[in-house]
Amino acid sequence: METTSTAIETHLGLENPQAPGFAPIPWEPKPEGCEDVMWRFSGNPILTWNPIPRGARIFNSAVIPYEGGFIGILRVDYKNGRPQLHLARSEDAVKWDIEHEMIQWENEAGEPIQNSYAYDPRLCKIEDTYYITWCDDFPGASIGMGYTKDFKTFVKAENPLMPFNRNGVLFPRKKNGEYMLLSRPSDSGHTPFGEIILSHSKDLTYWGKHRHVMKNGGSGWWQGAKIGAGSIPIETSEGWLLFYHGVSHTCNGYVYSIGAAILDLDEPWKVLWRTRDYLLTPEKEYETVGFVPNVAFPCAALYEEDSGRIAVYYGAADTNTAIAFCQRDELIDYIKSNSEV
Ligand code: BMA
Repeated sequence: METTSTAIETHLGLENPQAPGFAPIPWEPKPEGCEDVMWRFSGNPILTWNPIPRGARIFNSAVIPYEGGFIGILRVDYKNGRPQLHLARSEDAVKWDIEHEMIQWENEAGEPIQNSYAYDPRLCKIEDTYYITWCDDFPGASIGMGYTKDFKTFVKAENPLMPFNRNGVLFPRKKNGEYMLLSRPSDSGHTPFGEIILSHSKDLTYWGKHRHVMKNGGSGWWQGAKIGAGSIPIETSEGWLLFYHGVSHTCNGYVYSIGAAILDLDEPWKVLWRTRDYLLTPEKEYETVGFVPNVAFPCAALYEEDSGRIAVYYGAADTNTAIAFCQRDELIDYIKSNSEV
């Protein structure tokens, strides 16, 4: 019988209490003896090779709580090598029921449109609307933006920024009536440079007041080639907590690691603290072996304010989807005392 979606069975290790109306986020306590501030889910990878018909790999994907469960906007690379976005649903954010057909977009006039490719989605709730940003074909790599209220109708908006650009990450609330978007100006290929910029908009169409946020490099070669915003920033009392990727250019190609920064709450282009050392770098086989070896690429984070638990979703080796955990207060203390801005 034809199915329209695939339920993926994976290991589950959840144990935290359920807040009313919200499903608990995936969580495992830090393993005994682990000295790192970020640790991997023992059930990794949660998605791996050939997860759905025609879909070769799912990675670099976004998740968000929705109606007592979770929604995923997943990057699916097909067996012809091109990526598109698929909707997925989950009760526990570990096992995913994935639509077999790509998301169908319409323009603001209600006419159907198709992206020639779409990858590296981020998913951000602002007020009552869910915004999706991704790497779009403008032509050439650029930031695509769309929105939905119900995950049934998906409307594509104007491309916010000129090409070439990647890693568009919205802030979850407006400031002084303005939306804020992080991005990483790039080329349209395997960009050898890249820094994070913040832009403002009153209407999601016209963007300006561009501010430089973060440079690649510093003394850390792990982020020496380029950096890019990862997850939607998490609001904390210390500032906006942002997970990002840092890239090292080796004689064997790029290596993508995960770092974090804390941005000023009122002026988020000001970096208050930033990890001197990476939090997580490709070490496990599902991170070092795959379509593109040595990639850990964060695109989303689930957060529980009361407990401070954070589950970071990252693509591994452009093949797998994995989760890593950290605890907000421990992480913030760590970033503050091991910071190099
Ligand atoms: C970047 C993006 C990511 C990818 C990474 C490693 O340029 O295209 O989607 O994970 O390269 O291949």
